[in-house]
Amino acid sequence: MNFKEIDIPVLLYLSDKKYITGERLSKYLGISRVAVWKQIQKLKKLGYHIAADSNKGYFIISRPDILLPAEVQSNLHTRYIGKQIYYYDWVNSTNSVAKNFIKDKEMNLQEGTVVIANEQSAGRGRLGRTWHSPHGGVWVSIVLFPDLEPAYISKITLMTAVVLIQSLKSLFDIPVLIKWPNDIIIEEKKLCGILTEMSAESDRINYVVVGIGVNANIAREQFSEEIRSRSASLQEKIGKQISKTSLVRLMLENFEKQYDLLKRKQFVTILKEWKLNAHTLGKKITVESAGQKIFGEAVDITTEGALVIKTEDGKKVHILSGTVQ
Ligand code: BT5
Repeated sequence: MNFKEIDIPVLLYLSDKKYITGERLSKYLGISRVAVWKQIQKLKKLGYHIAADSNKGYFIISRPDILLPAEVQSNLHTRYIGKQIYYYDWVNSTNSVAKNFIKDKEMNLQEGTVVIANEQSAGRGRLGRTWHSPHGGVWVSIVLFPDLEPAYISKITLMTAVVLIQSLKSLFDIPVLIKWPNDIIIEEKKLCGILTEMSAESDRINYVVVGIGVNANIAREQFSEEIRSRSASLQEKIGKQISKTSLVRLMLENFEKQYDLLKRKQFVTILKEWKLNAHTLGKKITVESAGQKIFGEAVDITTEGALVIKTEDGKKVHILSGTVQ
């Protein structure tokens, strides 16, 4: 696999308020003082400002906004989502990494494991499409082992859209909406995408990987020309860099709450919230699904998670997966 993991255990013991000696750190971590010093240098390279005193030791003056597990997990109020986080500087795709981890039985991956990357070299959208994933974005995958039927897959995508809306709205005052089934848009431009992948038998799911992409601290020029006019970023909309750490923490907390509801078969509650934030409903749209184009008014989402289109001849067509053009 082509990725570079960043794991800096010393971060768990460094404080923003008081010094800790190199000797203590080496004792806590069971490593030499030189190894501690090397980790401190690594943190400095990542953008941490660290005070170092030969007698008193080290403390953190300021932190960069990168999604290191220790940062996301401090004050994370979840029971199982995000308890294990793998963070990489760059990977091909966090979804692909998560799927490889699941297949590696020795890793014994637990439900709620999260893979995060700073950059993706081959970020994926649906149907083989490319997801541009430059530095500054939030590229995250969540691993699930739900005891649910495969038909739940579309509900998991809709649920994730609700999670994103809840998290974005509680942190920022921005008019985000859901474009069926997996886009979060702002003023008609795409801000986030969701890629839900699953392995299943005929009647049960083996695993699900929910990939979430949020254009967080991305400047306009970082988007490729091809998508520049159709994409938006939080930094651009809010006018300053946002804290990716706070956003991811909240996303994981909201994810656990909504996923618990889903597992308790309370999708109707999630669907209500989805509809309240829907961009698609009530609009005349064209949906491409299984190579066919369907034109009509988007009138509803069923409790199965299907979009209902009323075509010009008055027929109601149910679509479980597709792309709104
Ligand atoms: C999606 O597909 O919207 C799913 C995106 C999921 C990305 C996450 S990031 C973490 C995880 N790891 C992965 O490899 N993927 C997931 P779809 O609905 O097919 O939309 C793809 C289309 O969105 C592309 O064809 C472009 O037109 C557009 N697009 C690509 N990158 C974009 C970006 N950064 N922002 C806005 N639009 C983009």
